[in-house]
Amino acid sequence: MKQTWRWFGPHDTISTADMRQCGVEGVVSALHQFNPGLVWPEAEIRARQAAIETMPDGAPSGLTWDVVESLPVSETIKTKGDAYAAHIAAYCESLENLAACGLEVICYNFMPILDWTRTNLRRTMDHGGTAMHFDLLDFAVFDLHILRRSGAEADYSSAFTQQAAHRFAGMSDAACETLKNNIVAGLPGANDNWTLADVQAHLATYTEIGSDQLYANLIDFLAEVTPTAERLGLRMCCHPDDPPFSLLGLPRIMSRQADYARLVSDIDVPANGITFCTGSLGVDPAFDPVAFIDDLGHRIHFVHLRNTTREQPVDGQRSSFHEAAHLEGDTDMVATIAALLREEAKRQADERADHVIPMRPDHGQDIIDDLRKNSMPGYPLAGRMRGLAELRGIMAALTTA
Ligand code: DNO
Repeated sequence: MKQTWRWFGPHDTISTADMRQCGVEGVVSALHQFNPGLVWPEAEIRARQAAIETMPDGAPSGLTWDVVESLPVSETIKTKGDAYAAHIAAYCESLENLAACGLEVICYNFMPILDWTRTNLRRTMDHGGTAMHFDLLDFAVFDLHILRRSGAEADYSSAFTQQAAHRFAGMSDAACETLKNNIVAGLPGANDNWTLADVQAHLATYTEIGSDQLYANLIDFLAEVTPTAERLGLRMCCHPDDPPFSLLGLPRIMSRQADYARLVSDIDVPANGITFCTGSLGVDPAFDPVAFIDDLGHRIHFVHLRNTTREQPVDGQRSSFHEAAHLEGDTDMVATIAALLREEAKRQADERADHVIPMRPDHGQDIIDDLRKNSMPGYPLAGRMRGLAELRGIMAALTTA
């Protein structure tokens, strides 16, 4: 696998020189300055490529922009809102521009309103560093008492609703404000940054959209854009829901292996592929990474390796979890990487041009120097470097074994 690293652009506190020292081989990036629905101009794409290819002192970095994460799908597309046709046209134009610059792998997601969601961005761990955390009870506090979504009670058991009321009663205004911001303000790389009022307004656009309708909208979107992607030789890859269950009563449709099996068979072309994120999928206790790769590996275009540990409190099928160190959570990373390497070998035997799959160490705990810096949530230097070092060690051991 090609060892890539997410870079947020020239404003990222981590430089191309830093990436080189971490052993990074390629870069994952996006033009976050353009809101979903806007065209990414070719000149801006080339400017980002140039920034990736150059060290701070002007020397070549040896790095290339390998994966676009993400070319965001707008809420208008997800809900088939008024400007649908214009947003589809803009998406296709961005694909044309990316292809003109030589980009091939395009990640996106189809999560309604909220992209990846955590309730606490820095929970102190036993080792003294911090990890991101999703506490289902805190999420219920937000939903029931801060957002005050109508009908929210129906989404929790009555015992859980009572526990949420109790927890809310003990929370300060500052704690409520932090919780609200953690959930709505948008974590790094999220499609959108909302206010509470925005979330309320967008919720109204989903009153008629259940899982079946949202899936139909995803298929309509892909039916519009995959012909362009195919013609351009692009590999689009859908990122799973994070966490892999419904939030705010909204449908979430890309949470498990069966969802991907349906997606790749409904539009059965190589341009319609998968971002295999072990961190998102792994929160589901039924997730079997090896079975997933064995069945659907041929359509995996991009890999996020990350680990999570499920924990209490739980309510029904939904659980809390924290982001574990890469080799310490519920997902067996050695078995996962072994299966991915088998998939690469199969592709090589089949002479597939895309036999090297880009992977990135997804997220990292804040450790050592990260704790003294204002690191981006989930994207610190030392924690991710530890993750990459551990993952590349597994790859090296399995490759030479
Ligand atoms: C979080 C990421 C997400 C992801 C998008 C993909 O760290 O995995 O922001 O990039 O959901 O579209």
